[in-house]
Amino acid sequence: MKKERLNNFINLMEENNIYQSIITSTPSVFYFLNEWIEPGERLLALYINLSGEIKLIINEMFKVTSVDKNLMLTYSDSDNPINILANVLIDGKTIGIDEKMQAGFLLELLNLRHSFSFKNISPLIAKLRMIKDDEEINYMKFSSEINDKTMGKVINVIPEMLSERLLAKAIKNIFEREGADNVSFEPIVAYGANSSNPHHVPDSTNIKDGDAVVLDIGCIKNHYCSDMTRTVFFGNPINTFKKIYEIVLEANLKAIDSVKPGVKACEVDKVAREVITKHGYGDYFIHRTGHGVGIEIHEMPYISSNSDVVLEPGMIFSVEPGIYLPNIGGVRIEDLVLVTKKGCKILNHYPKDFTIV
Ligand SMILES: [Mn+2]
Repeated sequence: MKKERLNNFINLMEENNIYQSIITSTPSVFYFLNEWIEPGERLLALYINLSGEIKLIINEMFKVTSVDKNLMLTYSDSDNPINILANVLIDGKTIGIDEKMQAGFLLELLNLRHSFSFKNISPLIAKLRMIKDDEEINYMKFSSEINDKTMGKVINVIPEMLSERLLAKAIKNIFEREGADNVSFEPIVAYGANSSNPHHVPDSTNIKDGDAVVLDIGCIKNHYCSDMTRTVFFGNPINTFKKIYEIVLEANLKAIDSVKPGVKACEVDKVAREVITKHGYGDYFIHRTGHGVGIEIHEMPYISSNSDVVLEPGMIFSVEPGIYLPNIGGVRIEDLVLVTKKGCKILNHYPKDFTIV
């Protein structure tokens, strides 16, 4: 159990007049218990209240080691876990609900406890999770180290892997060999015109002369995610690619340069967007500049034009500007950065020079 994190959360509950909370998402339960529990469709609920009472409601077949036996309320497949949960709740006190709680469970609970007032606690947990402690920072660095090594090996095998799907499979194998526990998302491999879609799903498209090759990859190690994008070119790319590559690189570098405590997330987005707009490609930068990364691949803070989050030391997020030319191709360059006391530290070290493979 992570006592300090639990206490920080209890303080936030108090500030927000929430007497009791039910945390149900696996990543958030992991954040507080230091144990990864995947119950599938079954209910997993970590109950906490301001008196410091803690209960874990879980199906009996899951083996849990992070929580004392007398704090566990186990149920069998023939029990209704919502009845157990409802009995734990203290009458008349506001209940904090994790927005990831399955709607079916919540509806059942509402039927039993319709007189209660409910509040969404996910923004409070997100606020805690976006500031990484030293242990988390070390895990994040290690995950990105594996990502850097993998990227190097992937770029070397591009000419051997004909289709996007074959390269995506190779990426997963390389991650495994480099010691990753899993991928943090399905690798994005996009050749040629496909690279103008930021979320292209690898298909049977084969690589051909002149293609832009977007590689957006990340792994999970010790439950912490990495995420990096590099764009390289195959054969003889058109001059436009060289031009937009340098613009995206300038946007990536200048945005990273702007990251420091006290700056708002929207200001980092603005720096990246202004570089691309100044060169006439503003309409082709079609997504936000970045997102927080941690136990989950997308979390707070979001680096977008409408995000007022003020950057603080310990935040880790991506800086990933891009230019996407329909039917031609796209360029995206992405690094993870850690906000430090004076500025930021880049967690990815794979080079960003214009590269032809
Ligand atoms: Mn990303």
